[in-house]
Amino acid sequence: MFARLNAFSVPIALAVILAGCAIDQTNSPFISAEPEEGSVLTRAPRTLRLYFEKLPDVPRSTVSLQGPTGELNIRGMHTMGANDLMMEINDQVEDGEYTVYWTSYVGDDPKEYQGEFSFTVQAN
Ligand SMILES: [Cu+2]
Repeated sequence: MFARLNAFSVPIALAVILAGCAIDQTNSPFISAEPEEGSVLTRAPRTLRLYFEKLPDVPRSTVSLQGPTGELNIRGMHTMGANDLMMEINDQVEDGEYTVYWTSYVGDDPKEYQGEFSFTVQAN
């Protein structure tokens, strides 16, 4: 009886540990983006904008955009001073699914953060 309970408690303990990891990831300073995560756009976006809890360090930030035909060219990363990173998409944005991969240092936090999010373009 007791051994049986222990056998059940192992997956529960694992679930608690995994939940702990998930909670840790919410420490990310990333808040939202334009285009929004999970959004379906009926117009091809010309810019990307990522919002953070504090001002991101532009020279130490990277953003890449992957689409159905590979990595798109992006240029002119800057901040509009609203705790954001903004850049222009310098390639044709065809219909399909896109994923943004970013890394950044935010505020005076010495830790490098990274994340990704996806959106879909259905303009045609
Ligand atoms: Cu701007």
